[in-house]
Amino acid sequence: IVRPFNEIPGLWKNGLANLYNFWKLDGFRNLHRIMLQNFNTFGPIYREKIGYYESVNIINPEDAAILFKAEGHYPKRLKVEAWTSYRDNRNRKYGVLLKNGEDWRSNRVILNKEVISLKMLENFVPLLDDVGQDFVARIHKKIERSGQNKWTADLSQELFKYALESVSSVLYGERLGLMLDYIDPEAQRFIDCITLMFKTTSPMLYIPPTLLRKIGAKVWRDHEEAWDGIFNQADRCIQNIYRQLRQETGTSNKYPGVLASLLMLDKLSIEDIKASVTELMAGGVDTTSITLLWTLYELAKHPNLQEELRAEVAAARAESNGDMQEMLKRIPLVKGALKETLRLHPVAVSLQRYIAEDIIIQNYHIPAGTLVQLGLFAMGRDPKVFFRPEQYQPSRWLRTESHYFRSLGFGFGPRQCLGRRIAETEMQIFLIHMLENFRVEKQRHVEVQSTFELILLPEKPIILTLKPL
Ligand code: HEM
Ligand code: 2DC
Repeated sequence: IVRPFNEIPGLWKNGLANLYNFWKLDGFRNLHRIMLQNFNTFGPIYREKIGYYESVNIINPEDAAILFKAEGHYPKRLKVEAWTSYRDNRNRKYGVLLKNGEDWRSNRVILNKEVISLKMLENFVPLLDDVGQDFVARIHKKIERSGQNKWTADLSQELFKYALESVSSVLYGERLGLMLDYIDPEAQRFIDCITLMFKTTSPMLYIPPTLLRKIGAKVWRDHEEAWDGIFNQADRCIQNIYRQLRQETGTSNKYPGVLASLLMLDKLSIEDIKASVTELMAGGVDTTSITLLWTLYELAKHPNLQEELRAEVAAARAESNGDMQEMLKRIPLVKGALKETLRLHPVAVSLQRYIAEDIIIQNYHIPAGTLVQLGLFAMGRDPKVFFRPEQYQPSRWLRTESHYFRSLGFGFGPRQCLGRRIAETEMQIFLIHMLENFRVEKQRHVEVQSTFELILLPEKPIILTLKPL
Protein backbone atom coordinates (compact mmCIF):
# COMPACT_ATOMS: atom_id res chain seq x y z
CA ILE A 1 0.00 0.00 0.00
CA VAL A 2 1.37 3.42 -1.02
CA ARG A 3 1.82 5.95 1.78
CA PRO A 4 0.64 9.55 1.29
CA PHE A 5 2.87 12.60 0.66
CA ASN A 6 2.17 13.99 4.13
CA GLU A 7 3.77 10.98 5.82
CA ILE A 8 7.22 11.48 4.30
CA PRO A 9 9.59 11.94 7.25
CA GLY A 10 11.41 15.23 7.80
CA LEU A 11 11.06 18.79 9.01
CA TRP A 12 8.70 20.57 6.67
CA LYS A 13 6.01 22.04 8.87
CA ASN A 14 7.63 25.28 10.04
CA GLY A 15 9.85 26.86 7.38
CA LEU A 16 10.85 29.82 9.53
CA ALA A 17 11.83 27.75 12.58
CA ASN A 18 13.83 25.47 10.29
CA LEU A 19 15.54 28.48 8.71
CA TYR A 20 16.53 29.67 12.18
CA ASN A 21 18.03 26.26 13.07
CA PHE A 22 19.72 26.05 9.69
CA TRP A 23 21.29 29.45 10.24
CA LYS A 24 22.48 28.39 13.73
CA LEU A 25 24.23 25.37 12.18
CA ASP A 26 25.92 27.74 9.71
CA GLY A 27 23.85 25.89 7.13
CA PHE A 28 24.55 28.42 4.40
CA ARG A 29 28.04 26.93 4.20
CA ASN A 30 27.27 23.39 5.43
CA LEU A 31 24.38 22.41 3.19
CA HIS A 32 26.14 19.26 1.94
CA ARG A 33 26.89 18.01 5.46
CA ILE A 34 23.38 18.80 6.67
CA MET A 35 21.91 16.82 3.77
CA LEU A 36 24.17 13.88 4.61
CA GLN A 37 23.01 14.03 8.21
CA ASN A 38 19.35 14.23 7.22
CA PHE A 39 19.67 11.03 5.17
CA ASN A 40 21.24 9.39 8.23
CA THR A 41 18.37 10.53 10.44
CA PHE A 42 15.37 10.06 8.17
CA GLY A 43 16.49 7.38 5.69
CA PRO A 44 16.58 7.45 1.87
CA ILE A 45 13.75 9.96 1.48
CA TYR A 46 12.91 13.07 3.48
CA ARG A 47 10.83 16.18 3.06
CA GLU A 48 12.13 19.60 4.05
CA LYS A 49 11.24 23.25 4.22
CA ILE A 50 13.84 25.92 5.00
CA GLY A 51 12.62 29.50 4.72
CA TYR A 52 10.54 29.46 1.57
CA TYR A 53 12.49 26.59 -0.05
CA GLU A 54 10.55 23.30 -0.03
CA SER A 55 11.70 19.94 -1.41
CA VAL A 56 11.66 16.16 -1.24
CA ASN A 57 15.16 14.69 -1.06
CA ILE A 58 16.33 11.31 -2.34
CA ILE A 59 19.69 9.51 -2.46
CA ASN A 60 19.39 6.16 -4.31
CA PRO A 61 20.39 5.73 -7.98
CA GLU A 62 17.24 3.66 -8.59
CA ASP A 63 15.12 6.52 -7.23
CA ALA A 64 17.08 9.01 -9.36
CA ALA A 65 16.02 6.94 -12.38
CA ILE A 66 12.36 7.34 -11.37
CA LEU A 67 12.85 11.09 -10.86
CA PHE A 68 14.40 11.65 -14.29
CA LYS A 69 11.78 9.51 -16.02
CA ALA A 70 9.21 11.98 -14.64
CA GLU A 71 11.05 15.17 -15.69
CA GLY A 72 8.77 15.66 -18.68
CA HIS A 73 9.38 17.33 -22.02
CA TYR A 74 10.56 20.60 -20.49
CA PRO A 75 12.75 19.65 -17.51
CA LYS A 76 12.86 22.39 -14.88
CA ARG A 77 15.42 22.87 -12.10
CA LEU A 78 15.08 24.83 -8.88
CA LYS A 79 14.52 28.45 -9.83
CA VAL A 80 17.44 30.47 -8.48
CA GLU A 81 15.55 33.69 -7.82
CA ALA A 82 18.61 35.81 -7.18
CA TRP A 83 19.66 35.15 -10.79
CA THR A 84 16.25 35.79 -12.36
CA SER A 85 15.61 38.89 -10.19
CA TYR A 86 18.85 40.47 -11.35
CA ARG A 87 17.88 40.02 -14.99
CA ASP A 88 14.31 41.19 -14.39
CA ASN A 89 15.57 44.38 -12.71
CA ARG A 90 18.17 45.14 -15.33
CA ASN A 91 15.90 44.23 -18.24
CA ARG A 92 18.20 41.52 -19.50
CA LYS A 93 17.08 38.37 -21.28
CA TYR A 94 17.40 34.94 -19.68
CA GLY A 95 19.77 32.55 -21.41
CA VAL A 96 19.39 28.78 -21.62
CA LEU A 97 20.31 28.39 -17.94
CA LEU A 98 17.27 30.32 -16.74
CA LYS A 99 14.71 29.87 -19.51
CA ASN A 100 11.94 27.31 -19.19
CA GLY A 101 9.30 25.65 -21.35
CA GLU A 102 9.28 25.90 -25.14
CA ASP A 103 11.53 28.99 -25.09
CA TRP A 104 14.20 26.91 -23.30
CA ARG A 105 13.80 23.91 -25.61
CA SER A 106 14.03 25.84 -28.87
CA ASN A 107 17.17 27.67 -27.73
CA ARG A 108 18.73 24.55 -26.26
CA VAL A 109 18.29 22.49 -29.44
CA ILE A 110 20.25 25.05 -31.44
CA LEU A 111 22.90 25.51 -28.77
CA ASN A 112 23.36 21.72 -28.46
CA LYS A 113 24.66 21.50 -32.02
CA GLU A 114 27.24 24.23 -31.48
CA VAL A 115 28.32 23.49 -27.91
CA ILE A 116 27.80 19.88 -26.83
CA SER A 117 27.69 17.80 -30.02
CA LEU A 118 30.58 15.36 -30.47
CA LYS A 119 31.10 16.76 -33.96
CA MET A 120 32.32 20.07 -32.50
CA LEU A 121 35.12 18.39 -30.54
CA GLU A 122 37.42 18.42 -33.55
CA ASN A 123 37.08 22.21 -33.52
CA PHE A 124 37.51 22.57 -29.76
CA VAL A 125 40.45 20.20 -29.24
CA PRO A 126 43.17 22.24 -31.03
CA LEU A 127 42.05 25.43 -29.28
CA LEU A 128 42.06 23.77 -25.86
CA ASP A 129 45.36 22.00 -26.55
CA ASP A 130 47.02 25.37 -27.19
CA VAL A 131 45.83 26.70 -23.86
CA GLY A 132 47.03 23.53 -22.11
CA GLN A 133 50.51 23.89 -23.63
CA ASP A 134 50.69 27.53 -22.62
CA PHE A 135 49.67 26.67 -19.07
CA VAL A 136 52.45 24.13 -18.76
CA ALA A 137 54.97 26.63 -20.16
CA ARG A 138 53.77 29.16 -17.61
CA ILE A 139 54.33 26.71 -14.74
CA HIS A 140 57.81 25.84 -16.03
CA LYS A 141 58.60 29.56 -15.89
CA LYS A 142 57.33 29.80 -12.31
CA ILE A 143 59.55 26.87 -11.36
CA GLU A 144 62.58 28.44 -13.02
CA ARG A 145 62.00 31.76 -11.26
CA SER A 146 61.69 30.09 -7.88
CA GLY A 147 65.31 28.93 -8.21
CA GLN A 148 64.43 25.74 -6.30
CA ASN A 149 63.48 23.46 -9.17
CA LYS A 150 59.93 23.29 -7.84
CA TRP A 151 56.95 25.54 -7.26
CA THR A 152 54.72 25.43 -4.20
CA ALA A 153 51.46 27.38 -4.26
CA ASP A 154 47.70 27.54 -4.02
CA LEU A 155 46.94 26.93 -7.68
CA SER A 156 43.35 28.18 -7.67
CA GLN A 157 44.07 31.59 -9.23
CA GLU A 158 46.15 29.95 -11.97
CA LEU A 159 43.38 27.44 -12.61
CA PHE A 160 40.71 30.15 -12.82
CA LYS A 161 42.78 31.81 -15.53
CA TYR A 162 43.30 28.51 -17.34
CA ALA A 163 39.55 27.82 -17.25
CA LEU A 164 38.55 31.30 -18.44
CA GLU A 165 41.17 31.25 -21.19
CA SER A 166 39.94 27.81 -22.32
CA VAL A 167 36.23 28.56 -22.40
CA SER A 168 36.84 31.97 -24.03
CA SER A 169 38.98 30.51 -26.77
CA VAL A 170 36.15 28.10 -27.63
CA LEU A 171 33.42 30.75 -27.39
CA TYR A 172 35.25 33.53 -29.22
CA GLY A 173 37.78 31.62 -31.32
CA GLU A 174 40.52 33.87 -29.96
CA ARG A 175 42.70 34.15 -26.93
CA LEU A 176 42.29 36.58 -24.03
CA GLY A 177 45.98 36.26 -23.16
CA LEU A 178 45.57 35.07 -19.57
CA MET A 179 48.61 32.80 -19.77
CA LEU A 180 50.88 35.86 -20.15
CA ASP A 181 52.72 37.64 -17.34
CA TYR A 182 50.62 40.79 -17.39
CA ILE A 183 46.93 40.19 -17.81
CA ASP A 184 44.02 42.50 -18.51
CA PRO A 185 42.75 43.73 -15.10
CA GLU A 186 39.20 43.50 -16.48
CA ALA A 187 39.63 39.75 -16.98
CA GLN A 188 40.84 39.41 -13.39
CA ARG A 189 37.81 41.40 -12.27
CA PHE A 190 35.53 39.07 -14.24
CA ILE A 191 37.01 36.10 -12.36
CA ASP A 192 36.50 37.82 -8.99
CA CYS A 193 32.92 38.75 -9.88
CA ILE A 194 31.99 35.13 -10.62
CA THR A 195 33.26 33.98 -7.23
CA LEU A 196 31.36 36.80 -5.52
CA MET A 197 28.21 36.06 -7.55
CA PHE A 198 28.19 32.40 -6.41
CA LYS A 199 28.99 33.27 -2.80
CA THR A 200 26.18 35.84 -2.52
CA THR A 201 23.65 33.51 -4.15
CA SER A 202 23.53 30.87 -1.41
CA PRO A 203 21.78 32.87 1.36
CA MET A 204 19.26 34.04 -1.22
CA LEU A 205 18.15 30.45 -1.85
CA TYR A 206 16.28 30.69 1.46
CA ILE A 207 15.48 34.38 1.87
CA PRO A 208 13.65 36.00 -1.07
CA PRO A 209 15.99 38.38 -2.92
CA THR A 210 13.14 40.81 -3.57
CA LEU A 211 12.84 41.25 0.20
CA LEU A 212 16.60 41.67 0.60
CA ARG A 213 16.57 44.23 -2.18
CA LYS A 214 13.78 46.24 -0.55
CA ILE A 215 15.66 46.49 2.75
CA GLY A 216 18.89 47.35 0.90
CA ALA A 217 20.76 44.30 2.21
CA LYS A 218 24.49 44.15 1.46
CA VAL A 219 24.26 40.64 0.07
CA TRP A 220 21.88 41.84 -2.65
CA ARG A 221 24.00 44.88 -3.49
CA ASP A 222 27.11 42.70 -3.76
CA HIS A 223 25.22 40.25 -5.92
CA GLU A 224 24.05 42.96 -8.28
CA GLU A 225 27.54 44.41 -8.53
CA ALA A 226 28.97 40.95 -9.30
CA TRP A 227 26.52 40.31 -12.15
CA ASP A 228 27.14 43.85 -13.48
CA GLY A 229 30.84 43.03 -13.68
CA ILE A 230 30.14 39.70 -15.38
CA PHE A 231 27.77 41.20 -17.98
CA ASN A 232 30.03 44.17 -18.74
CA GLN A 233 33.03 41.99 -19.46
CA ALA A 234 31.01 39.47 -21.50
CA ASP A 235 29.41 42.33 -23.46
CA ARG A 236 32.86 43.67 -24.33
CA CYS A 237 34.01 40.27 -25.64
CA ILE A 238 30.79 39.76 -27.59
CA GLN A 239 30.82 43.27 -29.14
CA ASN A 240 34.39 42.72 -30.21
CA ILE A 241 33.54 39.55 -32.17
CA TYR A 242 30.39 41.10 -33.58
CA ARG A 243 32.36 44.05 -34.94
CA GLN A 244 35.05 41.82 -36.47
CA LEU A 245 32.39 39.70 -38.13
CA ARG A 246 30.78 42.68 -39.80
CA GLN A 247 34.10 44.00 -41.10
CA GLU A 248 35.33 40.67 -42.43
CA THR A 249 34.71 40.08 -46.12
CA GLY A 250 36.57 36.96 -47.22
CA THR A 251 35.60 33.53 -45.94
CA SER A 252 38.30 31.65 -44.11
CA ASN A 253 38.23 27.96 -43.24
CA LYS A 254 39.29 28.52 -39.69
CA TYR A 255 36.75 27.58 -36.98
CA PRO A 256 35.49 30.96 -35.73
CA GLY A 257 34.23 29.95 -32.27
CA VAL A 258 30.78 29.29 -30.81
CA LEU A 259 29.62 32.93 -30.79
CA ALA A 260 30.49 33.68 -34.42
CA SER A 261 28.99 30.34 -35.51
CA LEU A 262 25.72 31.18 -33.76
CA LEU A 263 25.65 34.67 -35.26
CA MET A 264 26.24 33.35 -38.78
CA LEU A 265 23.71 30.56 -38.31
CA ASP A 266 21.12 33.27 -37.66
CA LYS A 267 18.61 30.98 -35.94
CA LEU A 268 18.57 32.72 -32.54
CA SER A 269 18.04 36.43 -31.92
CA ILE A 270 21.15 38.41 -31.06
CA GLU A 271 19.77 39.06 -27.58
CA ASP A 272 19.24 35.32 -26.99
CA ILE A 273 22.74 34.56 -28.24
CA LYS A 274 24.27 37.20 -25.98
CA ALA A 275 22.36 35.92 -22.94
CA SER A 276 23.45 32.30 -23.39
CA VAL A 277 27.05 33.11 -24.35
CA THR A 278 27.34 35.21 -21.19
CA GLU A 279 26.10 32.27 -19.12
CA LEU A 280 28.52 29.91 -20.84
CA MET A 281 31.43 32.24 -20.17
CA ALA A 282 30.44 32.67 -16.51
CA GLY A 283 29.64 28.98 -16.03
CA GLY A 284 32.97 27.92 -17.44
CA VAL A 285 35.35 29.28 -14.81
CA ASP A 286 34.92 28.05 -11.23
CA THR A 287 33.39 24.71 -12.21
CA THR A 288 36.26 23.18 -14.17
CA SER A 289 39.04 24.92 -12.24
CA ILE A 290 37.87 23.64 -8.86
CA THR A 291 37.37 20.13 -10.25
CA LEU A 292 40.94 20.21 -11.56
CA LEU A 293 42.25 21.47 -8.24
CA TRP A 294 40.53 18.59 -6.41
CA THR A 295 41.95 16.15 -8.97
CA LEU A 296 45.52 17.39 -8.47
CA TYR A 297 44.96 17.16 -4.72
CA GLU A 298 43.83 13.52 -5.01
CA LEU A 299 46.77 12.68 -7.30
CA ALA A 300 49.14 14.26 -4.79
CA LYS A 301 47.58 12.08 -2.07
CA HIS A 302 47.99 8.94 -4.22
CA PRO A 303 51.48 8.94 -5.80
CA ASN A 304 51.20 5.38 -7.15
CA LEU A 305 47.95 6.19 -8.89
CA GLN A 306 49.60 9.32 -10.29
CA GLU A 307 52.34 7.15 -11.86
CA GLU A 308 49.71 4.79 -13.30
CA LEU A 309 47.97 7.72 -14.96
CA ARG A 310 51.28 9.05 -16.26
CA ALA A 311 52.02 5.68 -17.84
CA GLU A 312 48.60 5.63 -19.49
CA VAL A 313 49.16 9.11 -20.92
CA ALA A 314 52.65 8.20 -22.18
CA ALA A 315 51.30 5.11 -23.94
CA ALA A 316 48.44 7.10 -25.44
CA ARG A 317 50.91 9.71 -26.73
CA ALA A 318 53.09 7.05 -28.33
CA GLU A 319 50.16 5.25 -29.98
CA SER A 320 48.61 8.38 -31.42
CA ASN A 321 51.74 10.15 -32.66
CA GLY A 322 50.79 13.16 -30.60
CA ASP A 323 47.38 13.65 -32.28
CA MET A 324 45.39 15.01 -29.34
CA GLN A 325 41.98 13.84 -30.52
CA GLU A 326 43.32 10.31 -30.86
CA MET A 327 44.97 10.56 -27.46
CA LEU A 328 41.68 11.44 -25.82
CA LYS A 329 40.30 8.06 -26.92
CA ARG A 330 43.08 6.20 -25.12
CA ILE A 331 42.95 7.55 -21.57
CA PRO A 332 40.13 5.67 -19.77
CA LEU A 333 41.82 5.91 -16.37
CA VAL A 334 42.24 9.70 -16.66
CA LYS A 335 38.53 9.91 -17.48
CA GLY A 336 37.81 7.64 -14.50
CA ALA A 337 39.84 10.00 -12.30
CA LEU A 338 37.64 12.94 -13.32
CA LYS A 339 34.49 10.93 -12.57
CA GLU A 340 35.96 9.94 -9.24
CA THR A 341 36.72 13.59 -8.42
CA LEU A 342 33.12 14.56 -9.20
CA ARG A 343 31.85 11.67 -7.06
CA LEU A 344 33.72 12.84 -3.95
CA HIS A 345 33.81 16.56 -4.75
CA PRO A 346 30.80 17.34 -6.93
CA VAL A 347 30.38 20.94 -8.10
CA ALA A 348 26.61 20.67 -7.57
CA VAL A 349 25.53 19.42 -4.15
CA SER A 350 22.23 18.20 -5.65
CA LEU A 351 20.31 17.78 -8.90
CA GLN A 352 16.68 18.88 -8.85
CA ARG A 353 13.55 18.74 -10.98
CA TYR A 354 9.99 19.93 -10.57
CA ILE A 355 8.41 16.63 -11.58
CA ALA A 356 5.93 16.69 -14.45
CA GLU A 357 3.84 13.75 -13.24
CA ASP A 358 2.97 11.94 -9.99
CA ILE A 359 5.56 9.36 -8.93
CA ILE A 360 6.07 6.79 -6.19
CA ILE A 361 9.46 6.71 -4.48
CA GLN A 362 10.32 4.53 -1.46
CA ASN A 363 6.60 3.72 -1.44
CA TYR A 364 5.56 7.34 -0.90
CA HIS A 365 3.29 9.17 -3.29
CA ILE A 366 4.77 12.45 -4.62
CA PRO A 367 2.43 14.73 -6.58
CA ALA A 368 3.31 16.40 -9.90
CA GLY A 369 4.89 19.85 -9.48
CA THR A 370 6.91 18.90 -6.38
CA LEU A 371 10.60 19.90 -6.28
CA VAL A 372 12.51 16.63 -5.93
CA GLN A 373 16.25 16.76 -5.21
CA LEU A 374 18.83 14.03 -5.66
CA GLY A 375 21.54 14.52 -3.04
CA LEU A 376 24.57 14.12 -5.28
CA PHE A 377 27.18 14.78 -2.60
CA ALA A 378 25.47 12.34 -0.22
CA MET A 379 25.06 9.66 -2.92
CA GLY A 380 28.77 9.84 -3.81
CA ARG A 381 29.70 9.00 -0.24
CA ASP A 382 27.05 6.37 0.49
CA PRO A 383 28.53 2.88 1.17
CA LYS A 384 25.28 1.31 -0.05
CA VAL A 385 25.87 2.90 -3.45
CA PHE A 386 29.67 2.82 -3.82
CA PHE A 387 32.01 0.10 -2.55
CA ARG A 388 34.43 1.74 -0.07
CA PRO A 389 33.23 5.23 -0.99
CA GLU A 390 35.96 6.96 1.04
CA GLN A 391 38.63 5.63 -1.33
CA TYR A 392 39.62 7.56 -4.45
CA GLN A 393 39.64 4.77 -7.05
CA PRO A 394 39.42 5.83 -10.71
CA SER A 395 39.52 2.17 -11.75
CA ARG A 396 36.06 1.56 -10.24
CA TRP A 397 34.69 3.27 -13.36
CA LEU A 398 36.41 0.70 -15.59
CA ARG A 399 35.14 -2.33 -13.73
CA THR A 400 31.87 -4.19 -13.59
CA GLU A 401 30.66 -2.25 -10.54
CA SER A 402 27.24 -0.89 -11.56
CA HIS A 403 27.28 2.58 -13.12
CA TYR A 404 23.47 2.84 -13.36
CA PHE A 405 22.51 6.45 -12.48
CA ARG A 406 25.78 6.81 -10.55
CA SER A 407 27.80 9.17 -12.77
CA LEU A 408 25.69 12.30 -12.57
CA GLY A 409 28.20 15.09 -11.95
CA PHE A 410 26.97 16.98 -15.03
CA GLY A 411 23.31 16.22 -14.44
CA PHE A 412 21.13 14.10 -16.66
CA GLY A 413 19.11 14.14 -19.87
CA PRO A 414 18.19 17.05 -22.13
CA ARG A 415 18.68 19.57 -19.31
CA GLN A 416 22.14 18.32 -18.37
CA CYS A 417 25.16 20.64 -18.35
CA LEU A 418 25.44 22.38 -21.71
CA GLY A 419 29.16 22.94 -21.13
CA ARG A 420 29.82 19.27 -20.44
CA ARG A 421 31.85 18.45 -23.58
CA ILE A 422 33.91 21.63 -23.25
CA ALA A 423 34.48 20.93 -19.55
CA GLU A 424 35.45 17.28 -20.04
CA THR A 425 37.79 17.96 -22.94
CA GLU A 426 39.39 20.94 -21.25
CA MET A 427 40.00 18.92 -18.07
CA GLN A 428 41.33 15.85 -19.89
CA ILE A 429 43.76 17.96 -21.91
CA PHE A 430 44.89 19.75 -18.77
CA LEU A 431 45.65 16.47 -16.99
CA ILE A 432 47.49 15.06 -20.01
CA HIS A 433 49.84 18.05 -20.11
CA MET A 434 50.33 18.22 -16.36
CA LEU A 435 51.08 14.49 -16.06
CA GLU A 436 53.57 14.71 -18.92
CA ASN A 437 55.44 17.56 -17.28
CA PHE A 438 55.21 17.56 -13.50
CA ARG A 439 55.02 15.45 -10.41
CA VAL A 440 52.38 16.77 -7.98
CA GLU A 441 53.02 16.57 -4.24
CA LYS A 442 51.31 17.85 -1.11
CA GLN A 443 52.23 18.40 2.50
CA ARG A 444 51.51 15.35 4.59
CA HIS A 445 48.49 15.10 6.90
CA VAL A 446 46.53 17.94 5.42
CA GLU A 447 42.90 16.97 4.81
CA VAL A 448 40.65 19.47 3.03
CA GLN A 449 36.85 19.46 3.32
CA SER A 450 34.20 21.20 1.21
CA THR A 451 32.32 24.39 1.88
CA PHE A 452 29.08 25.38 0.14
CA GLU A 453 29.11 28.69 -1.71
CA LEU A 454 26.35 27.68 -4.12
CA ILE A 455 28.92 25.40 -5.69
CA LEU A 456 31.07 23.24 -3.44
CA LEU A 457 34.57 24.66 -2.89
CA PRO A 458 37.59 23.60 -0.83
CA GLU A 459 37.11 25.02 2.66
CA LYS A 460 40.73 26.20 2.84
CA PRO A 461 43.53 26.76 0.32
CA ILE A 462 45.01 23.57 -1.17
CA ILE A 463 48.79 23.97 -1.27
CA LEU A 464 50.53 21.78 -3.83
CA THR A 465 54.13 21.39 -5.03
CA LEU A 466 54.93 20.91 -8.70
CA LYS A 467 58.29 19.37 -9.67
CA PRO A 468 59.48 18.98 -13.24
CA LEU A 469 59.92 15.33 -14.27
C1 HEM B 1 24.18 23.12 -15.96
C2 HEM B 1 27.74 20.75 -13.64
C3 HEM B 1 31.04 23.06 -16.32
C4 HEM B 1 27.53 25.66 -18.40
C5 HEM B 1 24.87 22.27 -15.11
C6 HEM B 1 24.26 21.35 -14.18
C7 HEM B 1 25.26 20.69 -13.53
C8 HEM B 1 26.50 21.19 -14.05
C9 HEM B 1 25.10 19.63 -12.46
C10 HEM B 1 22.76 21.11 -13.98
C11 HEM B 1 22.37 19.94 -14.87
C12 HEM B 1 21.00 19.35 -14.60
O1 HEM B 1 20.16 20.02 -13.98
O2 HEM B 1 20.77 18.19 -15.00
C13 HEM B 1 28.95 21.16 -14.19
C14 HEM B 1 30.24 20.62 -13.83
C15 HEM B 1 31.17 21.27 -14.58
C16 HEM B 1 30.45 22.22 -15.40
C17 HEM B 1 30.48 19.53 -12.80
C18 HEM B 1 32.67 21.12 -14.64
C19 HEM B 1 33.38 20.26 -13.96
C20 HEM B 1 30.38 23.93 -17.14
C21 HEM B 1 31.00 24.73 -18.16
C22 HEM B 1 30.02 25.47 -18.74
C23 HEM B 1 28.77 25.13 -18.08
C24 HEM B 1 32.48 24.68 -18.52
C25 HEM B 1 30.13 26.47 -19.88
C26 HEM B 1 30.97 26.33 -20.86
C27 HEM B 1 26.32 25.18 -17.93
C28 HEM B 1 25.02 25.68 -18.37
C29 HEM B 1 24.06 24.93 -17.68
C30 HEM B 1 24.78 24.01 -16.82
C31 HEM B 1 24.76 26.77 -19.41
C32 HEM B 1 22.53 25.07 -17.82
C33 HEM B 1 21.98 24.19 -18.95
C34 HEM B 1 20.46 24.26 -19.11
O3 HEM B 1 19.77 24.68 -18.19
O4 HEM B 1 19.94 23.87 -20.19
N1 HEM B 1 26.24 22.15 -15.00
N2 HEM B 1 29.12 22.12 -15.13
N3 HEM B 1 29.03 24.19 -17.12
N4 HEM B 1 26.14 24.19 -17.00
FE1 HEM B 1 27.62 23.11 -16.13
C1 2DC C 1 22.92 24.73 -5.58
O1 2DC C 1 20.05 23.98 -3.36
C2 2DC C 1 22.17 24.20 -4.37
O2 2DC C 1 26.54 24.45 -13.25
C3 2DC C 1 20.70 24.48 -4.50
O3 2DC C 1 27.62 26.43 -14.62
C4 2DC C 1 20.15 23.84 -5.78
C5 2DC C 1 20.96 24.26 -6.99
C6 2DC C 1 20.33 24.69 -8.10
C7 2DC C 1 20.97 24.99 -9.38
C8 2DC C 1 22.44 24.55 -9.46
C9 2DC C 1 23.11 24.89 -8.11
C10 2DC C 1 22.44 24.14 -6.92
C11 2DC C 1 24.63 24.66 -8.18
C12 2DC C 1 25.28 25.35 -9.38
C13 2DC C 1 24.66 24.95 -10.71
C14 2DC C 1 23.15 25.28 -10.60
C15 2DC C 1 22.64 25.09 -11.99
C16 2DC C 1 23.82 25.55 -12.89
C17 2DC C 1 25.00 25.84 -11.95
C18 2DC C 1 24.91 23.47 -10.96
C19 2DC C 1 22.80 22.65 -6.93
C20 2DC C 1 26.38 25.71 -12.68
C21 2DC C 1 27.53 25.95 -11.75
C22 2DC C 1 26.46 26.69 -13.90
C23 2DC C 1 26.40 28.14 -13.49
C24 2DC C 1 26.31 29.09 -14.68
C25 2DC C 1 25.98 30.54 -14.30
C26 2DC C 1 26.88 31.12 -13.31
C27 2DC C 1 25.94 31.42 -15.50
